[in-house]
Amino acid sequence: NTAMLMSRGALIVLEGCDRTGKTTQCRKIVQGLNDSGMKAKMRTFPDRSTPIGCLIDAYLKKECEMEDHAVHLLFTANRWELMPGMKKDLEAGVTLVVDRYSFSGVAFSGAKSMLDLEWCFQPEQGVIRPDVVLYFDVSLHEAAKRGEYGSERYEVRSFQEKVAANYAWLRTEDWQVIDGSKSVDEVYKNVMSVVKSVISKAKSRPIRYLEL
Ligand code: FDM
Repeated sequence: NTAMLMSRGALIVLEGCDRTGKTTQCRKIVQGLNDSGMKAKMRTFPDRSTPIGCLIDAYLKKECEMEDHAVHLLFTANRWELMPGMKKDLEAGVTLVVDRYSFSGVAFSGAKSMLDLEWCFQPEQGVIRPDVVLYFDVSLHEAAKRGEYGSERYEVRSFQEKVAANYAWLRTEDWQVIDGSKSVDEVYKNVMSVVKSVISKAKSRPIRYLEL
C-alpha cells in the first residue's frame, strides 16, 4: 500500500512555562504511542548533548556569561543542527514528541529587555513547522505550588511572567491549549486525543516550514 509507505510522522511540540508538566507528558505520550505499536521518539530542546548544547548547558547553569543575542542564536543553532535528523525521522514515519521548541526560544529570549520578539523569531524561520503545539496552561500561582523553582537561569517568577506574555503573542491556529492544572492522568487523556488526530492528519500532508 503506497499511501502507508509514504505516510510521515507528526511533529508534536509541547510548550509552556516551567512546572507545567511538559516533560512528564512527553514521556507518557511516547510510551503510549510505542505501546500501541506506533513509531515515536522524544526530543528535548535545548539538546545539551551536542557541542553547541554544551555551551547552552553551561550558560543555563550560570557557569558562564554570554551576550543575550549571542546565546539566543546558539539556542536557534541547536535546533538547526538537529533538523536533518528530525526530518529523516519524520519521513521514516516516526512521530517526534518535542519538549520545547522555537517558541521557547522566542518567549524566553524575548523576556530580556534588549531583545525584540520579531528579531528573536527571524532565525527560527525555516525550521520544520510543528503539526501541533500543545501549550500547557497552568497559572504561575499553581505552578509555584508544585515546588521550588530550580537554580538555573530563568527560573525566577518575574521572568516567567514575561515568558507567559510572550507565549500569548506567539499563539497561532496551530496551537491547542491544554489545561495543565488537572491530574497527570486527566491531562494525558486530553493530550492523547489531540495527538492521535494530529498524527492521522499529518500522514498525508507534506512537511511544512515555520514562518512568522
Ligand atoms: N530555553 C529553551 C531558551 O531560553 N531558549 C530555547 O530555545 C529553549 C529551547 O532553557 F528555561 C530555556 C527555557 C528553560 C531552559 O530548561 C531549559 P528545561 O527546564 O531543561 O526545559
